[in-house]
Amino acid sequence: MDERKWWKESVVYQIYPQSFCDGNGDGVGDIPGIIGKLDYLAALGVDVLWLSPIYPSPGYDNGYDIIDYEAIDPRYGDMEDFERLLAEVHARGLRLIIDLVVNHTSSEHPWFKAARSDKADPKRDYYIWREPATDGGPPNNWGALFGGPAWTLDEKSDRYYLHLFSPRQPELNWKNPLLRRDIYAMMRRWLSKGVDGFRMDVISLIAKPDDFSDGPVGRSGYFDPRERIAANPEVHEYLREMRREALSGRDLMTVGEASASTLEDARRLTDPSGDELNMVFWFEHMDLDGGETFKWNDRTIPLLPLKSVMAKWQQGLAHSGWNALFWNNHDQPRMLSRLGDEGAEREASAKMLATCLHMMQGSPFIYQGEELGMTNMRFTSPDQLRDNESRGAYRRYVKSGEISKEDMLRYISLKSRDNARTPMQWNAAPGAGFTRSTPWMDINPNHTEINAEEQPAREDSVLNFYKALIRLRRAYPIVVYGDFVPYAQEDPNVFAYTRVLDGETLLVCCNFTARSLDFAPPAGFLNENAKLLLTNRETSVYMTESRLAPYEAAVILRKERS
Ligand code: TEU
Repeated sequence: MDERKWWKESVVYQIYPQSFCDGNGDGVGDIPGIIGKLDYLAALGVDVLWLSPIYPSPGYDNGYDIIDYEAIDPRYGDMEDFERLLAEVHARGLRLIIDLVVNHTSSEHPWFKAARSDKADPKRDYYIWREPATDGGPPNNWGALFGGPAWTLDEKSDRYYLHLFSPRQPELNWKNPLLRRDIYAMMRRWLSKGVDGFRMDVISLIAKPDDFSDGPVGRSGYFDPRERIAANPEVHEYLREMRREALSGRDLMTVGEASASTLEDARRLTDPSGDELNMVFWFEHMDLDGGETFKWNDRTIPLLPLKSVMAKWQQGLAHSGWNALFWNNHDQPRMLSRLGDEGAEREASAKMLATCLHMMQGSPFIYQGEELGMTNMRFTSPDQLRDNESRGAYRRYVKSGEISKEDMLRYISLKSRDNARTPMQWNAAPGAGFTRSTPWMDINPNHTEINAEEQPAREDSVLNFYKALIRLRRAYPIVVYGDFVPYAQEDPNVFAYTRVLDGETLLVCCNFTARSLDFAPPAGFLNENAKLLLTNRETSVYMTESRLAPYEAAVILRKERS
């Protein structure tokens, strides 16, 4: 068995502060609102809370554009509120990790303002500047993720600065040791307040390679440099330095967002002997429904490629790294709407998806509302959009005529990040128990049906099923530490695998279709040594008839005959 670690045994719950709970009635979620819901989270049984950014920000990218790393945005409260939150979290035996966004700052960060003010300013080199190309245009053909070139001209100094996301998010220059020193000092100050670790935003992209040459242009008209950047080995040096300078001597959780990283990169990032990160988020599964116009299409995630991608990362990080397991986060449409059923089988499919993920090896992350079976939103007008990525894409594609207005709204309802960001559905009242005034973005009308108020007392609710999954993880070490072995990899309808530990085998079968299916288990699973630990169906005939009901998930434990 791999070395036991609390963070391997943990389930993490992600809170997106502006959409979680509005304590002061201004329509935006806040820290007092979160504190008021800690008992709900403790009852769910999660171990760790991850708080998306709560720092002062112009809010262009909902807080992922920071102007002060060491203060609290007044929209969310103040430092006293934060300290109270931390104390209340700890009082319930939970841990809190915070978002560390150090690949870029806001263009309104004092560092960037100083850097722009004068070429000789000491903060100038905290960012990445290049001369214009000979025609005066950007220095290379790199594109920004939120559209347009990855360079913006600073007219005053006649130099371009680099930004991989939007012009309002200039990239920090990690080659500068003074910048690194400032970041580590900032991290140490948060840790001395008592936070239990960090979720590190696009940490795979912090180390820019020396190669700033053009790359092959995609449909966007630009080269996407992220893979080239993620492959730069310097990132490992910086993370080891970060471990030494900021994190050592503490028992923390570190999870890196490994955007554009390969399996090899991720293995290096999470190898325990490398002293870098505990675990990483990777995105190969999330990108399986992409296409020529990036994610803006109506394709769904195909099951066979999903199975092979998951198996690749399960086996690829076994014994040498660790997976952060997720179907949802604040950047993704709801997985229930992508792969499950929003209709009659909504709850069954939500539970099936949860089972499929939570029984894999890694630390599962639950994104707010997932535990209730929250769905995507049906956006009917671009005015409802709050996400800059979706707004920009709508403008670009509709203006160029590449995608019609109707299609774009349909694609947005399927794929936009805003699907994850609609307010949390606490109850059926107007405002959904999220706010008593006008919410900062529209609430999904289905909160009258899908909400946290009615679920705790209803035995077969999605919420209670998540609790059962978490209890299973506590009761059976095989759920945490068992080896993952794919089963029936060629089956186009059922996602099945086993986990193996110390003479025990756990079989997980998930029917991804709305039909009943015959599905043969591996040998030895239909006798008295096998026990059905969990199913999402009131009555399961799987153990007697090898038949899975629509969207059924079954978890079966087989003990070796002694
Ligand atoms: O995301 C980085 C990232 O590469 C993606 O998740 C990306 O936002 C998504 O694929 C676009 O659809 C992180 C944050 O999670 C995201 O919210 C920020 O916008 C981004 O960094 C910039 O800070």
